[in-house]
Amino acid sequence: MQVDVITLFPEVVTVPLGASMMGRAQERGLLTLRVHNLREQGIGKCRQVDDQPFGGGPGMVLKPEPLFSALDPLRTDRSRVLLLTPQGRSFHQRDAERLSREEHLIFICGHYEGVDQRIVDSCVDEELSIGDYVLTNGAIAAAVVIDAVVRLLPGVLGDDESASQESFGASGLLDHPHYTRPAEWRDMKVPKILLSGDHAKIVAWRAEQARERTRQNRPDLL
Ligand code: JDE
Repeated sequence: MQVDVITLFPEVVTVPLGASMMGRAQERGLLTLRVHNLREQGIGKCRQVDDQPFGGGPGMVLKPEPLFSALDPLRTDRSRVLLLTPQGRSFHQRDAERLSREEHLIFICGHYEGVDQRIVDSCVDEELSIGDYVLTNGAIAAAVVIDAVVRLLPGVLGDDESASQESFGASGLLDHPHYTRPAEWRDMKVPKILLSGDHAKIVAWRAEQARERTRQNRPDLL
């Protein structure tokens, strides 16, 4: 998969996605990540990328011309352009699954109070939000979305990790609790049933725990 990111803070994307699984996905050619510094398209000697909002109000708005200059050479008829912003539609696992079937994603990272709406109207396919809070920087949100999408590409996860993908996706519930050795630690014992070897009972216990956790922490999922 080809992923392009347009941002004022390239290292906010390249550093986290250079580590661990995402780093290996790049080394193995499963992910081709190109990060473009919007500043290079800034206007004039000062490389201006933002300006005050028409109509007044606080903060700055990303100007349309530098964004268009960065975006235009990257776009083809097979690319999908995404803008990360708190104003977007919520990003969920099903979006990660859908986007993992695309061949080319281009991320525009919002910043300040926003992006000139004419870029959104003319160039952006989807506005996505990773959650109901405000970040200083859409690049952090882009790194989150790229990680969630790329881990679903065939060959990125090992067999062990692939299997555990089921838990959130298929049941729609939160995962059950997990335990490993030692069977007793600081007077706390692993639930007996997990040591019993009775597979049917273990499956039933885990399903019950998943339901109860979901009821407690995320009733909206039920
Ligand atoms: C993405 N969930 C949250 C922030 C922003 C006041 C101050 C800042 C138009 O683009 C943006 C992007 C961002 C950074 O991304 C997020 C985010 N998913 O915060 C602002 C808006 N209002 C604007």
